[in-house]
Amino acid sequence: MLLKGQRFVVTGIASKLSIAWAIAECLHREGAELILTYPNDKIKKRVDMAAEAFNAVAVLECDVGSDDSINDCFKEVGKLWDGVDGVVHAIGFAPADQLDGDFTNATTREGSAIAHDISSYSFVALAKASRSLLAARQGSLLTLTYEGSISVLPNYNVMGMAKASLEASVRYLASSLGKDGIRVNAISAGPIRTLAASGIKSFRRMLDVSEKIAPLGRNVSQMEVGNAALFLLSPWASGVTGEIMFVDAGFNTVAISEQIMSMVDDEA
Ligand code: NAD
Ligand code: 0WE
Repeated sequence: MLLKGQRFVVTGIASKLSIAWAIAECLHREGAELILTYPNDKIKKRVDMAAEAFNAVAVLECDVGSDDSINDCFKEVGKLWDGVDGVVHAIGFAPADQLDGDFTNATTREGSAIAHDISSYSFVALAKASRSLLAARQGSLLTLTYEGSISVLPNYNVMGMAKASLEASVRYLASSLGKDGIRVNAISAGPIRTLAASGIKSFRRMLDVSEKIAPLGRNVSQMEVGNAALFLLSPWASGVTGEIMFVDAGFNTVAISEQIMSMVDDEA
């Protein structure tokens, strides 16, 4: 019960496969109280399932594309709780046509604007809306990012730009909110099969390649991300802010693995 009596708002649950589902599960396991959010009525029933599983205090609408929706949501949070120990941002979106094929051809002005708005600016928007509640409890913010912000992968395209922007926002928010005692961090997760991954052509092959490069020789699970999230959101991480922590089986540390070498080895 590492987080007994602590209070967290978790966004980004869309199914049992969601990284946010596993984060909520880990927080609940350690005794935390949860408020869960959903973007629209289509997703609400999935979040209701999570709320039942994790005994959530409330399920609130929060479409991060709308300031009114975000502000209404945190107004409700403020009626239920006098402070919040953590806010989890597990949201990413670009129109599907942006994530298919040649970057220069696929990327449009509108697609880029949507990707940056929903996947990056929304984290700043959540920080604004939750600032006073987080300050009341010396809480922290956490977001999820991906290696595509730093290096190029097929089809990730404009989401790579949006994640680079999101990671910069982690550092600027950490600097801005440090004076209120609020920490701001990100987890850069390895590829995991979720709804957000299911629309992606060749995602299966991405998983196969990444396990051949990663030092641990495998991919990571939602629960491994959940347990790292638990640490960053907990008092055990009280000295950690502005950090992008990789939970990717070591993938980001390797340029060429032995396994990839042997695949092109003509002596073998
Ligand atoms: P997911 O599809 O389960 O979660 C994405 C969430 O974004 C959904 O819950 C969806 O409802 C939410 N969302 C989209 N538009 C929204 C809006 N306007 N307002 C509020 N919520 C909105 O997929 P996931 O893989 O669990 O993704 C969670 C986060 O993890 C994303 O930021 C993603 O980029 C990141 N991530 C995923 C992977 C992976 O391989 N799955 C790897 C690294 C990082
Ligand atoms: O950030 C993500 C998912 C991003 C995402 C996925 C979708 C699919 C459905 C954003 N928007 C949409 N829009 C849709 O309509 N990941 C880290 C998972 C992911 O997505 C990839 C990956 C990986 C990994 C896309 C291409 C290549 C690798």
